[in-house]
Amino acid sequence: MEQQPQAKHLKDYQSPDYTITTLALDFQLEDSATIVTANTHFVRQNQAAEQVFLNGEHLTLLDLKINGQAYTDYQVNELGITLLNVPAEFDLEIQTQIDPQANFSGEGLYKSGDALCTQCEAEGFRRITYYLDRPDVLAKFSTKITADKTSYPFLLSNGNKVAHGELADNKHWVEWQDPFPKPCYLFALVAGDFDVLKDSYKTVSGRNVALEIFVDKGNLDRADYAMGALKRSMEWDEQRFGLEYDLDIYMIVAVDFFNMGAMENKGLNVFNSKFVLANSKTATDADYDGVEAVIGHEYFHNWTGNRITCRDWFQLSLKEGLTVFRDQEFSSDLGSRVVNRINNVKIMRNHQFAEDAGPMSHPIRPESVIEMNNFYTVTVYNKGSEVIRMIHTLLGEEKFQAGMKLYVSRFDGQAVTCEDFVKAMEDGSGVDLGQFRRWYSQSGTPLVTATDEYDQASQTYRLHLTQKTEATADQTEKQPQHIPLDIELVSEAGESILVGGAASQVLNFTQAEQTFEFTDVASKPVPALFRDFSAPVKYQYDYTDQQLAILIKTATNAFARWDAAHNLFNKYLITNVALVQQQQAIELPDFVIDAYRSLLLDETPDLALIAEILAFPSQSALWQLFEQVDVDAIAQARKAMLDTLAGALSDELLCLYLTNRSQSPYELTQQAVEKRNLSGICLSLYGRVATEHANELAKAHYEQSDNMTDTFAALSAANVAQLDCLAELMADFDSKWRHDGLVMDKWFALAATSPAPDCLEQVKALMEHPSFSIKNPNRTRSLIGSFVSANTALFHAIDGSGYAFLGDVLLQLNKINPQVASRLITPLIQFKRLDATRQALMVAQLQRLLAEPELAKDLYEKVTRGLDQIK
Ligand code: B3K
Ligand code: ZN
Repeated sequence: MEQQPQAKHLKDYQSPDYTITTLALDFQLEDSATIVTANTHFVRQNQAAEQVFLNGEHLTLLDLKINGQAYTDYQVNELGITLLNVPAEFDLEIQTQIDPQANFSGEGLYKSGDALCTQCEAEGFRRITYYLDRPDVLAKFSTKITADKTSYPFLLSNGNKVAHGELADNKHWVEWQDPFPKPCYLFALVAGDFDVLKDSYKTVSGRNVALEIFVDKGNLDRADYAMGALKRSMEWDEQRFGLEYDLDIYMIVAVDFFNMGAMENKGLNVFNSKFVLANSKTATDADYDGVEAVIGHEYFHNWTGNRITCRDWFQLSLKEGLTVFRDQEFSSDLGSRVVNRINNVKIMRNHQFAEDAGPMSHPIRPESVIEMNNFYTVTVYNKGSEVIRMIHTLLGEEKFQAGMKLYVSRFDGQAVTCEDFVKAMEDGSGVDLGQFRRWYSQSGTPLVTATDEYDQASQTYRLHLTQKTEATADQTEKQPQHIPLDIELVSEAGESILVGGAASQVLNFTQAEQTFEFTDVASKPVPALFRDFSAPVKYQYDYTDQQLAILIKTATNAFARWDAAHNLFNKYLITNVALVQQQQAIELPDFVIDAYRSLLLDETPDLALIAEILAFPSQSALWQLFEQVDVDAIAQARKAMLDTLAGALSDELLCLYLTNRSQSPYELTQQAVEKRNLSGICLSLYGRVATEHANELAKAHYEQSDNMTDTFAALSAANVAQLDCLAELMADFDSKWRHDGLVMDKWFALAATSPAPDCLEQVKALMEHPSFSIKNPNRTRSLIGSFVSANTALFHAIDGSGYAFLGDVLLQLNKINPQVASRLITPLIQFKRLDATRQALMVAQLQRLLAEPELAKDLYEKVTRGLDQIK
C-alpha cells in the first residue's frame, strides 16, 4: 500500500464550513454509464472559509458550474474535489458519470439482479456525486430519474412523487420531492421491475399513509407478513412512544444483493430480501421473527435516526442503540418477552463480550475510526441498546417516556450527539445520569464478583460486590460504572423473600466495592443476580448446585431460571474441561441431571423456556468462560456433557418430542411456534443417543412437514447427529430449492456447520454449486460465514486449514466487496486466548493479508489491529 489509511478522531470534530440547503438530483440511468447532475445551494457557515472540500470517489467529472458559469478553480483527487475561492453563498451544478454495473461493493449506486439500487450509509453517497458527505449537513432533496421504460418501469426515490412523464426512445421519468431536510446517507434510489403489494395505514391523527412493498416478480405471496409487521410497527410506535409517521407514503423494496439487513432511507427503505420475503413454505419461525424485528427497526428509525440524526459517525449509537432498544421492546411487547431477552443476551455474551475482549474493542461511542463501516458493531448496536435499557431500568417507563418526549421536541430536525440524548433523558426525568455517562466512553466488560453472608440472629443479609473492568486493546484506565443490579432473594424452600414490600429491587452499584444490606430476611436466601441481564456485565457468585436448582425451579423471573440452568451447565463444563485435559472421564452428577429432568417433567411446562434451556451454549459461547481457550477440550467436554444428558433424559426427550411435534396443518400462533421449536430441539438432542430411532423420526419429520420450520428442524437434527438419512434429505432439499438462493442459504449454512471431518472440503466444493455466488453477500455469509463463525472446531482445526481457507476467501473478497470481507474476518483476529500453535497460524494469515498491495481500508484496519496484539 502506497499510503496507509489514516484514522479519524472524535476529538477533532469540526462543524462544516459550508452547509447545503437544497439539492436537486437528476439521474439519467444506464447500467454502465449513468449521468448524475447535482444542483446544490451552498451557504457559508464559517466566515473565514474560502474553499470547500466535497467528498467524491469512483466518479468521472463531466462538468462543473458555479452560479451558472463554467468554473475551473478547483483541485480533484481520488477522495474528492476542493472548490477554491468560493463566495459566501452559491449554486453549484456538477455533472458526473458512474458505472453501477461494475460496482460490487454494495455501496453507492449498484445493480442487484436486474434492478438498480443505492446504499449510502455510512459514506456511500460520495460514490454518486461530489457532496458534503457527512450527517450534519441537512438539505431538502428532489430527485428526477430518467430510464428505459421496459427495464425500469418503477423509478423510486425519497418522499412524495410529484411529477412523471414519457420521453422518446422508450424512456420515462419520475420526479420525487422529500419535504424533510436530511443528510445524504438517507438518500435512496431504486429502479426496476417489481410486483407490488399495496395497503394503507390510518395514523392515530387520522392521516392515510400508502404502504407499498416491492418484491421480485413472482414473490408477491411472500410479502404479506412484512406488510403486517409494518402496520404493527406503526401502531406500536404510536401507542408506546407517541410517535406518528410523517409522510403520505412508505415504501419498502426487497433486493437480493445487500450488505446488511436493511436501510432506513426516508420513505424508501431498501431491504435485504431475507428480511422481507417469508411464507410458511420458505421461511422458518425464526425467519418470521427476523422479518418483524427488522421491519420494525427500520420503521422506528424514522424518528430515532431520520427526524433526529447523528452529528457525526462517532455518535452512531445515538440512533442505533436507541433503535435496537425500540425494536427489542416491540418484539417483546408483541411476542415472548423472555425469549426475546434470552436471544438478545446471547448476542451480548457470545459476540459483544468477545469484541470487548478482542483487538477491535471500542466504547459504544468510538473515539477513533479508519473505516466507518467497521463500526456497525455488536458494541455500537447491542451494547448501545443495553445502555438505553439500563437508562430505562433506572428511570422506569414513565420517566423514560418523559425523557424521550423532551429529546424529540428539543432536537427534531437536527443532527445531535449522544450527550444531547443523555441530557434530555436527565432533564426530562429528573434522574442524575452523571456517572452513568461512562458507559458511552468506557469500553470493556465489567466483571462483578459477589459474596454474601447471612446472620440469623439479626435476620440480616449482606451482599458484598466488587466490580473491575480489565484493560482493553483500546483503553488501559478503567473507572467504576453505574451498574443497575436487579436482584431477587429466594428462600431455600423456594419462596420469594419480600424485601421492603417488593420481591425484587434494583440496586445502584456505583463503587469499586460496595455492600448492600437487607434486613428482616427470615432465612438464608439464594440471590438471583442480574435478573433480565440488568447490566452488560459478567458476574461471578459461587452458587452451589442446590442453589442453582432452587433458582431453576422457583425464581419468579423466567430469565433468571434460564440463566441459572445455563450457569449450572457452565459450572460443570469448566470442571469437565479440566478433566478432559487430564484425560479423565467427565462428571455430571445425578442431582444435576435431575434438575433438568424436573423441568422436562413439569406438569404445566413453559414450552418456550424449556426449549431455551435445552439449547445449551455453543462452543464459542463457552469460550467466554475461559482466560485460556483449549479449543479441543471445550469441544470434547461439551459433546460428552450433551451426550450424557441426552442419554439420561432420552425418555423424557422422546416424550416431549412426540407430544409437541406438528400434527395439524401449519399455523403461525405463539403456541404452535413454541411447540415446533421445542420438538426440533428435543429431536436433535435425542438423535445424539438413539441414532436409529432418531433417524426414522427425522426422516418422517422431514417427509410429513408442510412448513420450512419443521423441514429445517429435521435437517438440523440429522446434521448435528450425522444421522443416516442426512445425505438423502439434503439432496432432496437441494433439488427442490436450488432455483431459490434465499431458501438455499439455510442449506448452505447447514452444510457449513456439519461436524463431519471433511466439512471444509464440502464447503470448498459447494462454492461451485449453481446456487452459490461469492458476489452475493447472503450466499457468502451463509456458506463461508457459517463455517468460520459457527463451525468452531473445524475452522480452528489445528492444521490451520480453516485459517488458510478464510485467508484465500478474504483475498478474493477484498477486491469484490471489502465490507463483507471485513465482517468475515472477525474470528481470525480474536486469537489472544488461543494456544500458541493456533495463534501463529492465524497471525500468518493476517500477515499474508497485510502483504496484499491493495488491501481495502476495511480489512487494513482489522488486520493491523489484530496484529497489534502480538507487538
Ligand atoms: N443503518 C443501517 C446500517 C447501515 C450500515 C452501513 N454499513 C441499517 C440499520 O441499522 O437499520
Ligand atoms: Zn439501525
